[in-house]
Amino acid sequence: MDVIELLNHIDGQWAEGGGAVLVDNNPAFPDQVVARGALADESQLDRSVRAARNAAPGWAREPMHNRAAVLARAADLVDRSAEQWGAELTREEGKTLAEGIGEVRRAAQILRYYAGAADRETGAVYSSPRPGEQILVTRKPIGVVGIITPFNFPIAIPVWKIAPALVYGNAVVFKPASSVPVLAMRLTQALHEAGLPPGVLNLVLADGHIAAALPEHPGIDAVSFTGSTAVGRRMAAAGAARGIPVQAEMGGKNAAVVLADADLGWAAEQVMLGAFRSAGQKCTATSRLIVDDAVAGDFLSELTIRVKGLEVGDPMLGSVAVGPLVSQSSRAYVSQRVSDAVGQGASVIATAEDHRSGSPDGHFVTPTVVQLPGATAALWSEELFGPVLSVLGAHGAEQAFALANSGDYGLSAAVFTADLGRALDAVDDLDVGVLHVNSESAGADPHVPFGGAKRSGYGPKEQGEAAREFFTHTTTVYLRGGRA
Ligand code: UN1
Repeated sequence: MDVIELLNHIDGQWAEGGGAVLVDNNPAFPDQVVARGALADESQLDRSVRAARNAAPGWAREPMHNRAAVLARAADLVDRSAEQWGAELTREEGKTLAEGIGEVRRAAQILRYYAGAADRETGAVYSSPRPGEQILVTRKPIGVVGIITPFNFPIAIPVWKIAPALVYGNAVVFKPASSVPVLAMRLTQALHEAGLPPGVLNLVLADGHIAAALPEHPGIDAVSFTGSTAVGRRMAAAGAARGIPVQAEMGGKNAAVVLADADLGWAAEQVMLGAFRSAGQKCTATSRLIVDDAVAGDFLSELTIRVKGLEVGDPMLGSVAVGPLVSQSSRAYVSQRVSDAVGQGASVIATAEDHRSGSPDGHFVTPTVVQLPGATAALWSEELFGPVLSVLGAHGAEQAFALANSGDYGLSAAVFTADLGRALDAVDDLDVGVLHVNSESAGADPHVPFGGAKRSGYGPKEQGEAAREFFTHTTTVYLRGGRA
């Protein structure tokens, strides 16, 4: 297979990077090179920010319907390329081909949703206490936004930041995770083919060092980040020091709660999908399971049957359900944390078979379910970002919800019950940004807010109308006729 050439995109032009060599490998076959090129250097970052600053006023003046039309055309281009780009996504990131293609189609759906923003209300009108006056609340772009995205959704997360940024009239400097540059290039290509003017979106392939510099760059007006908690907090601090807004979507340690009256077969299927799809590398993945003691035996046997049946291996094969982790270091970290937990009293209660396809050196970790000795075990609170599900029992809903609420994170949760009263208690009691009742903890529709409670998220929510809170600021207009 041809090696794809990696390029940056600055001021409307593809540009070879002036920095270190970047090699994008296939995590299922680490000696296969998917793409190769060079990272941008600091002067190219500066040029990108300058290009965005120059392009921003013209783009902001375009009627919103014209900006939306670019997104709608890009959505068609993305959809038409879904099979090819989905396969590229799988080769560089490692999720299954069905998930790869599904993610590219999801990106098209998000572009379409934001293209629709031009047809929705864009502000508010209040009545005035004074005669002959109205009070309007209008929305304006913030300017030049730095967008920093993680490896695990190489096109969906970039789109759900870039689409609202653009439709609301901002210019963008986009720094994707350096392990997934190909899909970042595809998205950039689609938006320019759809008619985006030069400089409005600039793609900078770079390492974490340049990402960290973005909130400090004098030409950047706001930063939207998804990634680790440690980096997100540094971004927020750096933004605060300059007085610019930062939105950070960070860690999760999401619980599934299975109550005694749940449909156990359905719940087991959903918990399995939530924990192990994308090899557990979603910030919304289920990594903790709390099961009512009354049904724990039956539920865990249902779950074990499903976990044993998962085929791990080359994610391009239709039969494979779980591909590799993104890197050798994630594989080593996740495996190490599981053996540490076992050394401290945890027991492995179910695993899938070891991988049958893909290279022996591929970054595979077998899906694993671990019973913990108690809620103080490190695995109960530490985010692993891998296919590991930690289990504790509970007596009844109240104790189960308290266990689910333990820890700093509050991104998503799933609760399984057939009792409406219990489901409503979960809505009141679970401290999360996203709650699934009788469905797995991952998944996020484009038209509704997404983001975490507690320490999982910082700043306004993403997606849906909520995205407008971050990508615009308001001007309150006291509008009175010119006559006394
Ligand atoms: C999903 O659950 O489909 O980084 C999306 C992440 C999240 C996105 C999850 N920001 O995994």
